Amino acid sequence: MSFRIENTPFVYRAGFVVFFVMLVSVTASFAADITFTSSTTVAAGDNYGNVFIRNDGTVIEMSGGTVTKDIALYDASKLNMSGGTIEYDINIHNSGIATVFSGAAILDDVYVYDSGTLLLRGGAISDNLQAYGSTVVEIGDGSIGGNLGIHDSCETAIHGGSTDYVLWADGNSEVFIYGRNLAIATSGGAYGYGVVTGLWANWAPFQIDFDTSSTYTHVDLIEVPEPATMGMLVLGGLAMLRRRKHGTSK
Ligand SMILES: [Ca+2]
Ligand SMILES: [Ca+2]
Repeated sequence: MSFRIENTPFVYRAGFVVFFVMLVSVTASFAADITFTSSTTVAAGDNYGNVFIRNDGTVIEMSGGTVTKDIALYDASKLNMSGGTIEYDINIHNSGIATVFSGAAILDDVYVYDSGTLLLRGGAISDNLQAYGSTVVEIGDGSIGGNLGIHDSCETAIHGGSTDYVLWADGNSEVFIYGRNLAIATSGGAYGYGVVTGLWANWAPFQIDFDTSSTYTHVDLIEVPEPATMGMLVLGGLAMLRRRKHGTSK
């Protein structure tokens, strides 16, 4: 046997050093839960576990950093997320409002409950966006990788963004889709349950596939006016204002 007893102390010492380095790195990456009850910022270098946002008027501006679990909003609090990563979910309760901008990454889901609001202006939700209760969802840009589920009395407006998601709408929900050359089919599409096709206001083509046979009954199409029509409307409005002003300035 080539093993020699006088080597073991060194082996033990090396083992202890490896263990100690591992312990330090585990401690360094440990992220504690936090509750915010007044406005503040979350920025690059910040690292939290679960984040709870409470109290009316609390505004959290998140421009960077990492949340290794969920962010939950309560009361009439707000989250403005323009950067950083949430490794699990955003849960919006009560009258909370979360606005997600370009640069933000939510690696799992967003859930909107009660009278909550989710404004997706950019950024990426990797999995599902699910809205319940009397909630408001607005999608102007950004992406959703999984399902867009609109339930109960949720009102949703979609006027942009990448449409890799599949739309599921049920309950008393309504989904307003704003665009140009809009067309709805009650069959066909990727799942056979129908599809909306058209162009966004910026002329980018899109297709939204339905996930259930009754989703189309919750969908309303709203044509965005042409720029020329918009101009006429503005001119018409100005003329009307001028008439009204003259009429009342006697
Ligand atoms: Ca998920
Ligand atoms: Ca989740």
